Amino acid sequence: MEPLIVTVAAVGAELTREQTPHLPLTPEELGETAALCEAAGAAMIHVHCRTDDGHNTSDPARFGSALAAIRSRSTLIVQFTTGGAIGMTATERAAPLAMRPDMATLTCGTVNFGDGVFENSFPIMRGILAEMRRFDVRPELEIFDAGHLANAKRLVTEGVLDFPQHVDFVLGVPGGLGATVRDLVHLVDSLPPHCTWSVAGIGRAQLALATVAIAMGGHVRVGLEDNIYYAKGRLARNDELVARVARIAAELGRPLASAGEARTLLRLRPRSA
Ligand code: KMH
Ligand code: ZN
Repeated sequence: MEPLIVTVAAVGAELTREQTPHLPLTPEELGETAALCEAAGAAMIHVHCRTDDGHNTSDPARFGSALAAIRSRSTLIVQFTTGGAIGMTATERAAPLAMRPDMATLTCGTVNFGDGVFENSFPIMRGILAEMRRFDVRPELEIFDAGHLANAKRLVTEGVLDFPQHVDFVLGVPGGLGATVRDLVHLVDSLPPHCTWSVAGIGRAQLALATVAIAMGGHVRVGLEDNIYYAKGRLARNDELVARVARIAAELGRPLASAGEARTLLRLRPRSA
């Protein structure tokens, strides 16, 4: 089987230090997390940025500092969010792309997100894709709901996206598709040829869906953005969540992809700086 790409979604937009003390908020903390997670087996880091006091920010300078800090401490593939936080404008969400990370997320449709709405209309998606082309950033397609793959196919028909792509199934968000094996299998069966895929299970589902994906030949995303617990009542560190899926992969006979191998699997250019 193909080597396993482990992505760590280290901080997200919604969590606070009151919920977990392990959130990396500053660029330096993201760099430290990147180093620990690469040592534990990760090949990619999904990045949101916060101000020093924990508020979400789309400031390109802050993302640039995070990129530099991560690159100085690791060889991880750096993937920025363009989802940002509920309430950010599309322009704000796309602003960090100017820092030219390796990849960035593109959520492929609107979805309820708890009590909020995570808005990704076709104009928003086209706008983010245009900025990705402008700054030569590769998308990772985020699929939160069953219709999102059909939306991605529509963007291909329009000529603003092409396949194959790397696709991440985010399952178990309150308001999105459930975190079940049946839902995952349906989505994988619906993928266009030659796409690579990973799964990000939310909350308790993170471990079970990661294990299923490893066995199926897919890739995995773990990390505090999606799940803050190692076990019931026991908060996790990002590197512990990476290390656990690395151990499971070893038991299942699945080698881990280094960041360099992951670049090849994802058809990314070799790291430049
Ligand atoms: N914070 C969520 C509203 C992404 O990073 O691309 C969106 C999100 C998705 O986290
Ligand atoms: Zn995110």
